[in-house]
Amino acid sequence: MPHKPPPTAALLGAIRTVVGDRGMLTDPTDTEPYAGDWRRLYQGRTSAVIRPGTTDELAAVIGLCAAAGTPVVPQGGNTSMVGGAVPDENGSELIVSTARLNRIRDLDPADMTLTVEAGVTLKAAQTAAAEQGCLLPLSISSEGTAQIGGVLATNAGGNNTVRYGNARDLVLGLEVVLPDGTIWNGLRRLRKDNTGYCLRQLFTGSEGTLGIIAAAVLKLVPRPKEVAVALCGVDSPDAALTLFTRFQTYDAASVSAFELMSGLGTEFVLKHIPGAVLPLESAAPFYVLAELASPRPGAGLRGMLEQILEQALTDGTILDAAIAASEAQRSAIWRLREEHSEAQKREGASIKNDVSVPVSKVPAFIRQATAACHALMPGVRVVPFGHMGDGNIHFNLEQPAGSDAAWFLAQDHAIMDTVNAVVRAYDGSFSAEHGIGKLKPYMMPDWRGGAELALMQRIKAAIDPAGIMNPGKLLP
Ligand code: FAD
Ligand code: 2HG
Ligand code: ZN
Repeated sequence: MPHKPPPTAALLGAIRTVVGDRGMLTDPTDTEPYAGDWRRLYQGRTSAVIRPGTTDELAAVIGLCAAAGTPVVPQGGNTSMVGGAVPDENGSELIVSTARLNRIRDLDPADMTLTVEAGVTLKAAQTAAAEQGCLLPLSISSEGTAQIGGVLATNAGGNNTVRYGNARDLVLGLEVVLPDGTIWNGLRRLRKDNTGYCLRQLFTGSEGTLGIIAAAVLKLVPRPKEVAVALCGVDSPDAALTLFTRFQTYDAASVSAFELMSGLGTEFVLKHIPGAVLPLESAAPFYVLAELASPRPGAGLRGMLEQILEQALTDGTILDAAIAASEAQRSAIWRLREEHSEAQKREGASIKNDVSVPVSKVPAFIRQATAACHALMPGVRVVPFGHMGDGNIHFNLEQPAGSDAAWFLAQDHAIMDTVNAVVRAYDGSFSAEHGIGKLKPYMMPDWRGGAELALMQRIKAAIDPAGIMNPGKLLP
């Protein structure tokens, strides 16, 4: 496709009239951080970052871009793991940031709904819910920066999917600015509403390719009154699976997180993250973080944890365990898990595989993918971790010690293809929760080709015929 020309001065002037000076960044020192991604895989260029303050301003901006045929890249917290929110390198695309759409419009503790604008961070939305005795049951390590619009546009998963599902399971209504600048107001908060195609679910997970989410109504649940967290050392993912099955059999409804970490990934956290401590007597090949939560006071979760873990210690399923005795200990254990991405980044270059397989196949998948990667690249450091309870493993590879980072990153397709071959053998997915972005569209024909991809392309053409919404992302 030929490159589009950069936005004209006339377009930028008209946009400035809509959003004012504080709604627009044009100095390259200001725009550059918005044009690069968290993983530092991509550095694009843009002549402006537009920051509308209201949905009407956003709609007017998109209307102007549509009339000029100028492509836009919607951006929330810019924490995408797949380069989903960065513009291209030739400067033809404008970034439209939702950062100033940051109002909490309504919280209804009777209906258990939260209405927020797209630029509210996930953390701020969680806090607003907690202040009213409710829980917004979605938790990801980037929640301090990721925004509701981005979270919905990527259908984020995270630590509590095992219990509450993914972001799309929490959406009741959306307000969206369409590619021609019109506003679709679907901000309904009904639990039942069978009125044709489910448009809110079409925009959820669409990665900015169909329109810009401006606001959303989210489902809340009662805030847990009791929470219990344990960290266990285990020999293998097989042992972790045995433990998971025991928790599920005992009381599946109280398992709010069941996370797996490799010994090596945890070593990286202990090495690179100040204050991180392992609360066990010795290091283990793998670790499980199990969290139980209940809205019932006196639910007896600690007793349940102790009973299951004592039995698991006795029969050798686990090597060691620590149960958090305070809020400080609970967050220290969670920190070991949440800092995995940052620690891996500090250790060197990494190639990520955000994959899912049926939960029962996680151990076999990890074993086979590890062997396949070692055969492909002797010395590569395998760092699998993630959401074992829902079958989503971040099968990440760290560059071999002492190797050249650029050389390693240049092997990304070979490594991802090797891992994905194992994923396919278990009927898994090459993209569990981070999405497709700029990194993975080339995989789409192979995994979602035929009628499925053709249908997606027809939906894109119907809603965004000029192709101005986030070009080059998601679809090949
Ligand atoms: P961005 O990165 O700004 O954008 C992501 C995509 O959504 C882009 O395609 C963008 O164009 C589009 N978009 C953004 N806002 C809108 C909007 N308002 N309307 C339409 N499209 C929009 N992800 C998980 O699923 N689970 C995790 O556990 C998890 N942990 C993470 C931990 C770390 C340390 C980091 C850096 C990332 C993690 N992620 C995780 C990935 C990322 O945080 C999520 O994908 C998050 O949902 C992105 O939100 P964001 O606001 O940063 O979106
Ligand atoms: C997590 O679960 C995130 O912590 C990031 O999804 C995973 O760094 C990664 O690959
Ligand atoms: Zn994850």
